[in-house]
This record gives sequence, structure tokens and C-alpha cells, in this order.
Amino acid sequence: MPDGTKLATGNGSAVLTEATTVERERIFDVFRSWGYLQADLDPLGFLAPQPHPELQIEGEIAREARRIYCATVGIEFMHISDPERRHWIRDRMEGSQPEIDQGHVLEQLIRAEVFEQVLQQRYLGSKRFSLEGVTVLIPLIDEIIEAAAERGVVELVIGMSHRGRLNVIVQVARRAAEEVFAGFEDVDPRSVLGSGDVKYHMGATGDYITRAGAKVHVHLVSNPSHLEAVDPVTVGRTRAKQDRAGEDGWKQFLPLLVHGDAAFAGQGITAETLNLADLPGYSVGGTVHILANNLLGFTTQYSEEHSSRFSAQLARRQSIPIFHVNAEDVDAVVRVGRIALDYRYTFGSDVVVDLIGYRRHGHSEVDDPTVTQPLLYRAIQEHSPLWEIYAEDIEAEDAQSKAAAIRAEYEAAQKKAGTLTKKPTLRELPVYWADFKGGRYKPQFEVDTGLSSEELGEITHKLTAYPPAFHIHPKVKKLLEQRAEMGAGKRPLDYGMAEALAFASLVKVGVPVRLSGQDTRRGTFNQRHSVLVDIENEQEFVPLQHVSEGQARCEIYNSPLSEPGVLGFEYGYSRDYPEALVLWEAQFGDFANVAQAVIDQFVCAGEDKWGLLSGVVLLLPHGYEGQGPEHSSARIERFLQLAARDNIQICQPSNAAQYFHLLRRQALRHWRKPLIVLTPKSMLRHPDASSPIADFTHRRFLPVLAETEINAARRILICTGKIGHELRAERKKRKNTATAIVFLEQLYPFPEQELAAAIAQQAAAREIIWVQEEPANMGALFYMLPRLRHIAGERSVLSVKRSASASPSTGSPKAHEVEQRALLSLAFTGKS
Ligand SMILES: Cc1ncc(C[n+]2csc(CCOP(=O)(O)OP(=O)(O)O)c2C)c(N)n1
Ligand SMILES: [Mg+2]
Repeated sequence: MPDGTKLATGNGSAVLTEATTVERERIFDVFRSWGYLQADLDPLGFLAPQPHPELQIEGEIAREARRIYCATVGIEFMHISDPERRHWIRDRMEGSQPEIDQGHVLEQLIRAEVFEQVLQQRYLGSKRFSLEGVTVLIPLIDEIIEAAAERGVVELVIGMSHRGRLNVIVQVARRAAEEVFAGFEDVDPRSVLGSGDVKYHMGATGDYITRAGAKVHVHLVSNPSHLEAVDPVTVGRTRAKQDRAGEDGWKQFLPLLVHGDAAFAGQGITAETLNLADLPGYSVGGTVHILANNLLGFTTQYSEEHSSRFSAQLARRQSIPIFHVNAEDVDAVVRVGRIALDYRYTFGSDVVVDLIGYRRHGHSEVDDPTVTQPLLYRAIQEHSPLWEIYAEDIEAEDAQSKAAAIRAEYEAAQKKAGTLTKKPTLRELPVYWADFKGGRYKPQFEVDTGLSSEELGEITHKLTAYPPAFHIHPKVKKLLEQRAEMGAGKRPLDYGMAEALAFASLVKVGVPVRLSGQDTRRGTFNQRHSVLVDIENEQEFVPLQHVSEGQARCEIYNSPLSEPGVLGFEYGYSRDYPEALVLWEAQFGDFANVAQAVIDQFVCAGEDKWGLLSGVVLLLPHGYEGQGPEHSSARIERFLQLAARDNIQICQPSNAAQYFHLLRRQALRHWRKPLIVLTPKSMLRHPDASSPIADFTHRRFLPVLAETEINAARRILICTGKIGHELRAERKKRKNTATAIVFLEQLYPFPEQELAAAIAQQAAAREIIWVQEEPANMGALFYMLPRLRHIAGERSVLSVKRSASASPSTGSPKAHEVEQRALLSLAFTGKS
């Protein structure tokens, strides 16, 4: 910088020499890097500033830097590698600060706190998870919405857990207070027997009107107790809304996640969600994260919560800023809200605001915190409510009368709530759900899923073509040649081809397809090859995106190595894109258990708890092939246990055509239910599981495949998946003509009639045997036995399975072979 350059400083402009400029920058950089450690961030002063040797500088410049970086805002941003972003933050912090409409802010603080107080007085002994202590969350979100509205936002999608949720529903989503109070009134328990959820988990929607009169829709996502599990769901939902809106979607739909300090640091799913931020398949143009940080998790102190100084520092692995701010410097909080929002829109980046306050009551209002934090709570008890402190600071004379008026307003709303005869639902469903149904299965939901052989041929042509100048890998070339023969009816079709045909036929008629999972573009088992890679330049060509003019999107992404994060995202996506086929694929079905909370809380229970539907598909490779305890079982038993009231579908298609029909059925029916598909591994290309093209012209997916070769069996083996093919091979080897083999292709909803019909076909059969590869304590055994007994009539019902085991399978391929042979032998002879 040349001599005499003018630099803006906090107290005007000064002419500085080059040497002074360098020195000034050096000192400022130290404060920009470490100032947050000494910032005044905890309103109650328990979080003492952390000494840092490099900050022990005195003098004019240091004082100026300290005033900016060690006051009530502490920023971590010097780890951001892009200088433009760092300079942007620097300029915003070191430049002049905007005026705040303090009257407006005060009113919000009063509203937020008085709302909590009325709840406390009227519903003493009820849990509500009060916001008091971080009440400034309300003006913070308010400022974020105001700023976002100036940038063209149409909807704010909020994911948050318990703390302050009811307050957000009223102050941000602008639902009438009586609707929330009504949640505390007694209801007729018969209306919610066996279903529903607690009031601080239910979703809400509403319209926020900005000061300039713009309408911003607010969508608070339904949330389970499992802290942070809602994060990827919220982001996935936002992405779907953005995709629906087109190119500017990222500006129109803004995700906001409000985290607790203990949960943010402790839960792995937070890190998984943050990691999605800049990945093309999952990006939403930046999520705004707010920590409602009360330095406590239930009874646990912050020093017991995380190894880092701040909970929010989990986010430091990413090149994104973290703004720590003292929750009692209200104006600073509001300013940070605007900076954070502007940063998101300027750089399309995530941003974190760590709002550090306290918790006025116990974890819930029925919990006594003085047992575990007596000194802290003594201090809290003596501490005035924030609105009073702020009113005094800004010398607002009418604050008391305002508070009285607002109290009267909420008290009137509370009285009104008691007179409501029906419990209000706090949300409206988006219009795109109008055509889709949940609830119990009805046969009239079915649609034909077969295609003519001409159409299959046409699609095949598109799926196997690539540009003339494309340098294709010889192995892929061969695969495409084989697929061309399959589509022409010259060789049986395998699963990879069946899936490609299903996807292509769907996008052709306008149904978008979105699939993500680990190594999914190629396919873990080298079976998919949805993306062709030029071997000279690594350019990509995706045949599924070239099926027809005006086709729908087909997106297939390799996901990061995450299960709950990615499944949560895809579940969320499916919630806001019911017209699309949305699939998540586990690398092996075994790994889905890492996402068990998402499976339990959203996929399986979402409809029951919140009345919210999803057609998400889980592809879970399953089968005993000697690959060891963690490469064998997708844990059918767990899904079966979670199944009730037609909440999900669990299917194991045993051949390629069945897979094709199943995928098409899922997209083309208007019944939206999660679909769990146990997919093959070794059978992917096995001739026994391949299908002739004629089977693709069949009308529908068949929930049961009855015996077709034998009609006077004495014994019926009933099974699902790969073992059925092995049983058939064994029967052939034994030249056995007295054993029928029935494939159960859909385990849930249980196709009782179809199975009963398949059994009845074998009038001479005296024995029904359920055969499974899984150990006796796993697989579908417990589920099947009572159901088989119910339809078996006079016949006896037996079972063949591996011995009960603590782990799903042996780790020895040889032992596996021995076990497998014993299973097959037992099924035919009763002896192993
Ligand atoms: C995954 C999970 N584990 C444990 C709990 C039980 N739990 C509910 S709230 C809470 C403390 C949360 O602390 P924090 O995230 O700081 O939020 P705060 O309640 O302080 O706002 C715990 C442990 C839970 N809900 N979810
Ligand atoms: Mg906390």
C-alpha cells in the first residue's frame, strides 16, 4: 500500500505511513484471529475470558482492535481460506454499524418473555422448554427474515428442537397464541390414542409479514426428541423446495437450524449435516445455524459437553464463520443476524451464530436446577428479564405499559384457548401433496407398471447410446452392448438393466428420479454404471439424462460416507417432492443401522406422529454370501418390528422384472409410503434372478411368486430373496419333485390372500416350512410363524434357519458354505 493511503479506522480517517499500516494490520490480525477468546460473551460472567499471550498488546491500535474483536461479539473467521470472505467479514466488523430499530426489538423481547410467563402462570407444572435466557433468539430470527426478504426469500425453513419452539411458533411463524395455548388444554384422549406427538415437536407453518409488508412463509419442521436428527431433514426439505423453484431456488428458500449447545457438539449428525453444505447433490446455498447456547445440557455443564472451548467450534473444520455473541447485547445480536444473513447470500455459504445466554428455569419447568448448579441459579434468580434490561438501556419509557398490554393480549388468548372445541393443527400442507394419499393400503391404489416391448426397446436405445467422440471404458462398452441385447429381448435382463429401465421410463413421463448413496453412481457391486466416464478426459455422460426431450430430472449422486445425514436429507427431500422417486442406497444394508434414529423417528413413525407422508425408498443390499457379520444382513427383523398400520412397505424382489415393477409402482401409485427394498448382491447378475423381457410387459409387481413347475408338492418351502434361488437349484440337483418353493416378495403389508392362494395351489402339501438364511433370532422368522400358522389350516408349520446368534453371520467364507449347505439339506430332508 503506497504512503499516504487513507484507511478507514473506527474513529475517523487517518493518514498512515506504510510502516504503520503494516503494523496496524499485524496487530489487527492478532485480534481478528484470537480476539474471540477474550470477548465478553457470557451475560452472567461464568465463562471467563481465556488468556492468550499474543493478545497481551497495549497501545492505540490494540485498543481499537480490542474494542471491535473482544467486545460482545467474538468471531472465528481467520480459518476461512478465501481472502475475499475474510475481508468481507473484516470490513463489516470494522466499518460503521447500522442503526437498530430499538422500539421494534424491545416489543419482540417483551412478547417473547411475557408469552413464556403467561404459560408459566397458567400451566404451572407443564413442560414448555422456555426460551428465557436466550430470548433474543426472537429478534435475531426477525432480523434474519427481514434481511432475507430484501434478498427475495419467500420461505424460511426452520429445524429446531424443544427450546423456545413454542415461542418461535407464535412470534416467528405467527400462529395465533391461542392455538399454542390450546396444546396445553385437556383434549379427548380418544382422539390421539396410539398416535400423535407432544406439542413441542409438532411442525407449524405460518406467514411472517415484514416491516416493508412482504410476506415470508415460515415452515417449522416436525421434530423428534432425538436432538439434531431434524437437521439433515430440514436441509433436504429445503433442497426439494429449491429444486421445485428452479435456478433462483436457493435465494427463495432459506434453511435455518437452531441448535442446543450440548447437542450441537455431541451429536455426530450435526457434523454430517454441516459436511453436506458444499456438495453439489446436497447444497442449499448456505444454511444459517444458530446455537441457542445456554452453556448447559440438561444438568451437564458446558465444560463437560465438549473438548473445544465453544460448542460451535465443531463448525471450524469448514471454511465458514462463527459469530459468538453475548445474548444480552441485543443490538449486537441483531447486527450479527444481518451480517450472517448477508454472508449467506453473498457467498452461498453456511454461517454459524452462537448466541450465548443462560437458561432461566430448569431443563424443563418441572426440573429443579438448583440441585446441580446452585451458584449459577442463584445468579440467574437475581438477574432481571432481558426486556427490562434492554428497556432501561434504551431508556424506553413506555416499556411497562407495553408489557401490560401484551400480557393482557396473551391472557385473553389463553382464555380463548380453553373454549376451543377442536384442537387446532398448526400447519397447512403444501399444495403439491393434494394428489397423494397415506393411510391404509387399498387395492384401488394400484396402477399398471408394465411397458410394451417396443417402448422398452426405444428406452434401451437411449440408455446404451453415448456421443460419438466419447472414449468409453472397454468394460463399460461391453456392459452397454449387453444391455442393448437385453433390451432387444436377446438375453435376459439383470437388475442393473431393470433399474435403468425403471428410472428412464419414469423420467420420460415426467417423474423426477433422485438417488444417492455411497458409490452409487457406479454401484458398490459394479452393477449400475449410471454415469459414463470418458477415459481420456474424465468427462461424464449420463444416459439417463438423455432419454427424451422435456424429460424430468434424473439425479444420481455419490453421497458422503454418512448414513443418518444422507438418509435424513433424502427423507426430507421426499417430503417436499412427492411426485419424484427419491431413493437412498446403503452401501451394504448392514450400515443402515447407523441411521436407525432417522428410520425409527421419521421414515417409520412420521405419518403416525405428525400425519406427514413420504415415499422415500431405501435400497438395502442384503444376503448371506460369506462376507462376514457386517456384509450380510440389512436386518429385516428390525423393519418388520417397526411395521404397523401400513406405515411402510418391506419388499425383497427376487428377480429383475420384479424390481422394475416395484420401483415403477412406488412412483406411479399415488399412495405415498416409505419403501424398504432388500436388494441383491451376488444375484445382481445371476442368471436365475434375471428376467425375460416378457416379464417387463406384465402388468404389475407380484407380492408373492407361487410355484410354477410343481403342482402336487407334499412340502411347501416359503422364503424371500436369494435363498429361494438356492433352494430351486438344490431341488434340481436332488431331482426333487415333491417340494414347492414360494417366494414372498412383499413382506409388509403382508399379502395374506396371495400367499394363501399360493399355498392352496398345492392341495397335497402337508408341511409348510419357512426357510431363511438368517439366524433364528433374526430375519423374518418371528414375523412369519404366526402368520403362516394363521393360513396353514391343517398343515404343520416348521422353519429352517441358522442357529440363534449374537452377530448376524460367521466371518469365515468356508463356515458360511457349510452352514448354507446344512440349511438347504434341512429344507429338503429335515436333516443337516
Ligand atoms: C439424541 C438425544 N439424546 C439425549 C436426549 C435427551 N435430552 C433432551 S434435551 C437434552 C439436553 C440438551 O441440551 P442442549 O442441546 O444444550 O439444549 P438445551 O436444552 O440446553 O436448550 C438431553 C440430553 C435427546 N433428546 N436426544
Ligand atoms: Mg443447552
